[in-house]
Parts: sequence; structure tokens; C-alpha cells
Amino acid sequence: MPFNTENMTVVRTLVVLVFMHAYIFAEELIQHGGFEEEGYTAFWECRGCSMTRVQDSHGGTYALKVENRVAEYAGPRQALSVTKNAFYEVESYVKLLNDEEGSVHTRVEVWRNIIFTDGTKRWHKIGNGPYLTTADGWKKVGGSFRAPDQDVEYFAIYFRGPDPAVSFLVDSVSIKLIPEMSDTWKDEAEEKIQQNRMADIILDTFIGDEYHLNDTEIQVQQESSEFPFGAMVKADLILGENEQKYRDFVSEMWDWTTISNAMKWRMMQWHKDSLDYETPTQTVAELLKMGKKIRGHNVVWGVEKNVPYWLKDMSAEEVKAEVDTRVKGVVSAFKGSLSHWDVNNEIIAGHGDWFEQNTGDRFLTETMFQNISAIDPDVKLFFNEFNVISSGTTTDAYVDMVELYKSKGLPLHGIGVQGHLKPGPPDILKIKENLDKLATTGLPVWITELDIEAADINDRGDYYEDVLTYLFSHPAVEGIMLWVWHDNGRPWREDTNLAAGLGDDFQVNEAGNRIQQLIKKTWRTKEVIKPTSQFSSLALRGFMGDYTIKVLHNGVAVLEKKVSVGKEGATVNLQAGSGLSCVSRWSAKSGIGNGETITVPCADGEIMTGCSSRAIDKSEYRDGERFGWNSSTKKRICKAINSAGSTASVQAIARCCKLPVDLQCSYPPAQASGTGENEQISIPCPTGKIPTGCTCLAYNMAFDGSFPDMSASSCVAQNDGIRGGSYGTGACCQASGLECVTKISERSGGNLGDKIFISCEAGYTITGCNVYNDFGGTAGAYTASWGGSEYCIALNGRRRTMSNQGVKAVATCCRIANTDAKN
Ligand SMILES: [Ca+2]
Repeated sequence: MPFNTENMTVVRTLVVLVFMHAYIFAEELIQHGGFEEEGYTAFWECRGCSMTRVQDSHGGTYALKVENRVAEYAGPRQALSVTKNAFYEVESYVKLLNDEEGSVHTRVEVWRNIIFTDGTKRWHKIGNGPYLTTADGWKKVGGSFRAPDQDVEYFAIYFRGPDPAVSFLVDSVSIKLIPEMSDTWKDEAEEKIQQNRMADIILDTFIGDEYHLNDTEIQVQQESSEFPFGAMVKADLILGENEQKYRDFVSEMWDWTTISNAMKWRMMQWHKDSLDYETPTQTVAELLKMGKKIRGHNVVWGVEKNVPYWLKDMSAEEVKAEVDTRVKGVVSAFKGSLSHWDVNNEIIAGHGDWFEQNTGDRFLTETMFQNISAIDPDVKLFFNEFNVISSGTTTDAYVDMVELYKSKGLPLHGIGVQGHLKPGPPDILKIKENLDKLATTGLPVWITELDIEAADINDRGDYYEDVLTYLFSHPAVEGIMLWVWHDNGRPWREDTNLAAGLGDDFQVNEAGNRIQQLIKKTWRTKEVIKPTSQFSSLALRGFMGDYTIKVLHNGVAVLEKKVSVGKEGATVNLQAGSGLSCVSRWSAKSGIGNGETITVPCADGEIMTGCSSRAIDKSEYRDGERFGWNSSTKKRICKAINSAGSTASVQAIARCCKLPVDLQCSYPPAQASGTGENEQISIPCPTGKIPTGCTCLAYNMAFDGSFPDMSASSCVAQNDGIRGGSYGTGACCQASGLECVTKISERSGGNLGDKIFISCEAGYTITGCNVYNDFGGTAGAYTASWGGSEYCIALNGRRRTMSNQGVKAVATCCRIANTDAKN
């Protein structure tokens, strides 16, 4: 067929039709699953039982009544044609018609029966029913299965279950094909990891003038993961004298731990009179010392072979009393030490209802949950089941039990899913389908005992990597713990380990290295960012957890912050340096003589925080300076005024600052002091504003200078008291977090032009710099930097014969206090 667009349309239509056929028309495999028509008998048979239709239904009008059962296996069955290796979802509803005698409850299960072409027969459970009594009415019995990957002669599903004396109803039976995962499932999982496990981190960054941008970088280092990864540990290795290598690995690799056996009732109390708390208590203490969180495993384990043997001869009342003693003892002993408790291990998957059956109390586990919570309200209580993501037979009954506990308001906090996966490549679709079902409950799902079997170490690494990636991507999963990750010489499962050996022989294998890489490197955030401007808002996406963020200048940390990044992300205020960026702007030179002035403004975008002046011949013949306003340019100015008798120019030096936040300054009008010696005038700042720079001006040189009085939030100008008063002006500023202190130097020497310096404490910037001397005779002040530091420099303007009469430099040192309110 020649290629043209018309043909393409035909091809596309065919593809769509085939697709719809596969996934819509062919999806229901069960015939007459609702028993609504007489013809159902052509598809259903009751092997070892009799079946009739009754008008007590789950859906529609009719359901199937199953009675006269000759054995536990006896129940209705239907032969099907399944596709090799395809995945199917099973749904059905059952209702008991009579209770099982001598049992607190019972259940109906759905099984499959396969006869292979070579004649081999197999029976497998595909769905555990919930525990039932007649009082429960209709209940879902569901499950899922993957069809055999070989030709079969016969394939049927059938209902079986309780004692033959129990009759039951069946209705709404359905088996549907579930489409396979897309080939790109792993890419999709990695996208979901980005969505579900990472959050936005915003670094609001200001790099102060103290640091050159080229030499500055920001290091974002995740220290711990919010998502819990953990593993089972062995008490004898945690406590063993020669097992430091094992402990070091546990310490480095796992944040959460579960002790394999030492907390189990049967292990702690092998004989009735030999209750031993020593091993679990020491192990728990050691794990806490290592900084580990601990899942308590388990309060009771109702699978018969794991029940303390000495309980088995006791009366119902005695067993109940012993359970009560166990709960009180173990929960009280470890109160405050454990984060989780598995309460009744494997109650569904392991048929672990021994305690219910042997106390005659169907609600015994419910009471246990209440009692544990009453003793230790902080510990989170879990069920812990197998065959959830490994085969799917437990999941529907699990969801049912969780919903029951939720509806009763019982303190059930999470769903433990063991995850001892079957050998061979992991079935991601099976994991997905079962997790999706559990997710409908809204409770956190913890994978509590993951191990994956593969003899080939590369396969093992691949399988762990695939499964961990999928689990980590699933939004319902809130923790992942491994089980047999270490081969201690007699592991419970072979070929699942990531490390092996005891004592000095402990060694991580290739698969272990890969998993360590995945958890500790791939799923951790570590970035180095080079800021390209002084002010920047840098965004990155990081895994949730605790971070250390450093600003490095020439490799030295000049700022370090600890930040927790949760679901909401974090905004981090990174202000390296004072948060103020200030420069000095020098005017041209004034004329020489009385009343000669010169002014300087700040550059656009800068705000004037200080103003000083100097006589360029370093003499006292000058009248000082003031903040002013140039009404023609509409700019704030710093103005220097020359004096009568001057022999040189004066210069005005404005201090001009930028801020990462809004800075507002005002300049109260000049105020004059009295005319006496050392008379002061105070120029108060408006409420909420801080003096960042002060000036002093007098006619005929008669002033001592100015300084900010931080306690009064004012500028002070002081008169020298010879020829009139002194005028003070000030810059009064506000900005969120603005903090200023006044720093005053020692006195300068007594020679003309002697200098004295003062600098700010680290993290502060000079916003104002002036000279002050209670003996008058100043030549001015300015800010200058060398050797990477900035100094306020004051000049002596008069030769002095008396010692200790030199001038002082007065610096206003400000910073933006680094608040983390936004985090
Ligand atoms: Ca029906």
C-alpha cells in the first residue's frame, strides 16, 4: 500500500479498534458473575456442594447460595481462558449464612486451580477474605494474580473456605485484565519522585561588599532524608563485641531499624517463668545511642507456630490475662523508645488469629490497640502483613480491616507491608495495583520487610533499584525498610543480601554499593551555586530533609544555615555580610574661603545614610557638613562648608547604601545648640527610625563634632563654645531587621593630620563616619577600605601640646539582622 495520509487514518482507526477490543470489550472474564439469569449454570459448577439462586443479593436481584458443602474446598467454580502471563484483578462479594461452630469468625477465600498441559495440577489462593460472621453481611473478597507464563489445559477460579457446615452466598464476581505498565514506567516513577519527594528551595541571597562575587559560592548540602529508609538489625550483631563494621554500616546507611527477633514475645519469654528483657533493652539502648529510630516488632504474633508454646495449654481466660500482661509489660518497658509498634503480626496473611480464637474474643486485637495507645499515646501502631505487594492475596482483606479500624476510631496509624518479594524480576504492576488499593484508605503505608532474591549480583542490584525507585515514587509510601539485607551465615532468605560476613569480614557487595549510591547520593541533594549578582533569588528543587547551606568565600564559610525542607519547600534568607552595601561618594573640591561650599549626591538607587567632610590640608579651618536637599536636581546631598581663614578646599563625603529590603531614611531639619562650651543639641529620629549618620556644622570652626546616641535614637552635635552655636543634622533610617551600633575610636595623636581609625565588628557595615573631639580642632572624617576591611578615619586638625587631646573617629555600624521568619 503506497504511503499517503488517507491510509494513515485507516491504520490509526484500526489501532484504536484493536486497543478498545483488548481493554474494554474483552476485559470481563467471568460469565454470569451476577447470577441474574438462568443460564449461569452453564458456566458455574458447585464441586462438592449444591448451588441455587436466591433473592438476597449484593448487586441486582439474585446471588448464588452455596450449601451442602462436603469439604473446605467445596464451592462454586468457573473455568476461564486466561492470557499467558497477563495480570488480573479479582472482585467478588460473599455473605455467611451461618457462623462456624467453635470459631469466633471464619472466612471465604478465592483460589485458582490450574492443570498444565503436562498434567501437573496446582491450587493457589488468590484472595484472602476478611474474617466474617453472619453479622457482617456482604463483604468483598478480592485479590489479584498473574496468569502462568506457560500453556495450561485448564484454569478455574473457585470459592472455598470455612468449615463445610458453613453455607454462604456469592455475588458480583468479576475478573478483569489489568494493562501492563508502560515501558517507560521508570521514567514516570522518577518524575513522581521529583513531585512527591522533592520541594522548592528558594535562596534569597545577598552577598555583601565584603565578598567578591567571583570568589563566592553557595553550597547546598542535604544532611538527612525526611523519607525514612531503614532495615532490620540483629540484636547479637548490634551488641556483639567484634561487630563494629556491621554497626558502622547500620549507623551510616539506615535511619530506622527493627530488631529481627529479640522483642518477640516467644523469644523474650521462651518459658513462662523466664521473661527476659535484657537483650531487647540493651539492643534498643544501643540503637538509640546510634541515633536510630526503632519500629517495635512485635507485641504479639498470632500465627500459631510463633505463639509462646506455654500459652497453648491455657484456658481462654488465662490466655487473655497473659496477653494483657504482655501488652502492659512490653509497651511500658519500651515507652518513649520506639516510634512504631507492630501490634498483631500477620493477622490476615498468616491466618494469625490464634489469640482471637483461643480467647473466644473476636475483638481482642482491637482491645490491644486501645490498651497500647493508653499506655504509650505517642507510639504509632501498625498492622504488618505479607502477600500484599508480593502476591496481592492479602490486600483487599487488609483494606477492609483498616477501614473497619478507622470506622471504629481505633488508634491504627499505619499499614505495614512486608515485601518479601518472590524470586525473579520484580512485578512492578503487582506492586502498583496493591499499593493503589492500600492508598484508598488514606493511611501511611510502610514497606517494613523488603527483600528481593536474585542469585546474580547484578540482577539483584537491578531488582532492588527498580523496586526502591517505584516504592519511593508512590505517594502512599511513607517509609521503606529492608529485611534480609545482611547474610550472617544463616540468613532467613538466601540471595537477598546487600552485605555479608561477620566481624572484620563484614563487606558490602556490588548490589549493596548500588543501593547505597541510590539512597545516599542519587536521592540526596548536593549542589554548588555561584551567585552572579549581589542580590539574587536562586531556586532549586531538593529532596526533603535537613540541610546545611553555606556561603563560601575563597572556600571559607562566611555564613552557615541549618534548614529543614518539607513538603512546602523552604525560603532561605542568605545574607552574607551585614546586608548593607555601602559606598563613599566624594564631592569635588570646594573653593577656599568663608562660605565656600561643595555638595555630593548619592548615585541612583542609593540612599544616603551618612555625610562627612574634610579639609584637604588636614587643618581645622572648615565649618563642617550637613545633610541637604538640592531642589533643582531633587536629590539628597551631603554638603561641606569651608571656613574663614581656610587655606585649602573642603570635600563632602556622602555614605550611600543599598539594601536587600526597603530602606527608608529621613533627615530631620538642622537644630542649633546653645553657644556655650560643650553644649549639645539632640536631633531625635522619628519613632521607629535609627540614626545611621550624624553631622555637625558651626560657623568659624567652633564645633566638637557629632555622634549617634543609639539609646535615644538621636544624633548629638556638640558646640565648641567660642563663636556661636553648632547645628546638627542626621540621617534617620528604617528597614526590617536594621540594627546599628556606635563605635568610637581611641584618640588620635596630637600632630596636625594625625589619623585615627575605627572599624565595625564582623557582619556590620559603616553607614556613617564622623570626627568628634571635645577639645575641638578637627580636620574631618571619611570612610576608606584596605586589606579587605573598611575603616572610619578621623583627622586631627590642630597641633596639640597637651597629650591625650587628639580626635576620635565615630562610626555608625549597621546590619540587617538575619531573620529566618520566612523558613
Ligand atoms: Ca446479583
